[in-house]
This record gives sequence, C-alpha cells and structure tokens, in this order.
Amino acid sequence: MTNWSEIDRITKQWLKEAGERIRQSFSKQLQIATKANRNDLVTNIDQDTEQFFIERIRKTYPDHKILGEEGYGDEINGTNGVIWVIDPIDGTMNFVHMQRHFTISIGIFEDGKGKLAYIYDVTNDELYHAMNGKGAFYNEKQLPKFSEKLLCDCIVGLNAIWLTENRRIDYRILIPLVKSVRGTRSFGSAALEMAYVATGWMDAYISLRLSPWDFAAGMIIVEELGGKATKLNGEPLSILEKSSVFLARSDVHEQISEQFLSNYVENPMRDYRKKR
Ligand code: 2AM
Ligand code: CA
Ligand code: CA
Ligand code: CA
Repeated sequence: MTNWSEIDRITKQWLKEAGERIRQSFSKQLQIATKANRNDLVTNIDQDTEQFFIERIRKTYPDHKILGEEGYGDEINGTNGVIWVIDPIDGTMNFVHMQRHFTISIGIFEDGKGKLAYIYDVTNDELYHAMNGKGAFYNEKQLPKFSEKLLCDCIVGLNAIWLTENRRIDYRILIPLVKSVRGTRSFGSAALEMAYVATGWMDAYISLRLSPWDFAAGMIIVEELGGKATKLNGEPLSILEKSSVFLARSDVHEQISEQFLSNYVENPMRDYRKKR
C-alpha cells in the first residue's frame, strides 16, 4: 500500500529546498535558451529543478514513474502505477522577467487517479496543496468547498492571445464570455491561476493549449474542492495528452459551458511524447 502521508511530508520538504535554491539563483546569471519559438523560454534553473526532484524520487521511490516538462523523466505510455507529473517552473517567462508569479507544480497520480497535488509560489513561499479525500489547503489553511456564484460576479483567468486570431479556437467564441463576466486576469503561470481558482480569488480558468505538467496539480486541487477540470468541450483531461483546459467551480463551469462553449470543437493536439 502506498503511504501517501509519507510522500506528502517528503514532497513538501523537497519543495522548500528546491524553492530556496531557486530564490538563491535570483542573484546569479541565468542561462536562457528558447524552445519552440523566441517567446518559449527555458533556463538552467528549469532543468536543474526538474533534475533535483527526479534524483530524489528515483532514490526514494524507485518504482514510481516521472513525467517532467524538461524531459529528464520517463517515457509515459499508460497511467498504471504511481506517476509524478512535474513542471519544475511554471511561468518561466515570469521567472526570467519578474522573479515572481511562477510556481513549481507537481501532481501525483496512482492508476490515473489524482492523489497529491502541490503548486508552490516560490517567491512568496506560499503552497497550495491537496490530498485526495483529505481536502485542499493554502499553506496550513483548509480551503472551503466551492459555493455557487453568478457569472456576472466572476473573474476568469484568460490569456489575451485567445482573443486574437489563433490556431486553437475561433477567437470570436470567447468575446461574449469576456463581456458577461466581472473581469478577466492573466498571471502568466497556468498552475498559479488554477491555485487562484481553488482559493476563490478567481472563479474559472481557460487555456486553449496546455500540457499535462501545466494542469496536473491544479486539476487535483480544484476537483478536491468539488470543482470541475475538463477540456473546453467538457471531455475529461488526461495526463497522457496536451489539450485545452477549462477549470471552474462546478456551477460556473456548467453556466459557461452551456452559454458560451457549445460551438467549440477540440482539435486533437500533437502528442507531446512525439516531440522529444
Ligand atoms: P511554462 O512557463 O512552464 O512554459 C503562460 O503562458 C502559461 O502557459 C505558463 O503556465 C506556461 O508554462 C504555459 N505554456 C504552455 N505551453 C507554452 C508554450 N509553448 N509557450 C509558452 N508558455 C506555455
Ligand atoms: Ca516551458
Ligand atoms: Ca508550464
Ligand atoms: Ca515549465
């Protein structure tokens, strides 16, 4: 039997240690490279942080598998067993430009079911976390389950890029939504924005293209609170594929789906596993 409390304790310790290393790096010269395009950044700290976790997981839990953005983990072809889904720095552009508003995001799954989740705001030393069946927390404080809310009182996390011509969605689909809600926000770290939905600081988050390491932790935390995390067409998310992501308290999820997303069609995205 997997000892989740023990894994929870040790992961929190590792997060504090990795966070301290990252904060130390603020005073050092970064090595910055680009990936798919000139705005898609990666630094030596993204890579070091992923390796930091992978070394420790492999040593402590040799039978666990790891899916990490920077590719030092395992090739994952199915959801059997325990899988750690890790984004060592979510919001690399924020990390490079602002030294804030970025997180370490970790979701841990067993046979496809979300068990533990961590979104660690490194600069503020704040941890959003959840254990399946045991609740979701902001630092030590337990978060309340979601209550109902009117759409006109909602703040939605949404990147302005999805309101310009793009390959993933007819940008006109989201305009009426933007007009109907109280406001929109874009913080540049998908995981952090999902954490803000969990705390109730925002009410929904939409992205048209995320990878499993972007949404793994946020999905577990929001579902633990009775919220919904799906693709924009309502289909379930999978840690084996990239997709759109739509996460919200459940009544808001329902209202937005019915009123604004019925014309949305999801195009399958290139398998992230074939990119490496
Ligand atoms: P990242 O910083 O780990 O790459 C902001 O753009 C959010 O979208 C971040 O959470 C970022 O994660 C994520 N994202 C996913 N794919 C991206 C890409 N190709 N380029 C930039 N950001 C991406
Ligand atoms: Ca990245
Ligand atoms: Ca990310
Ligand atoms: Ca990242």
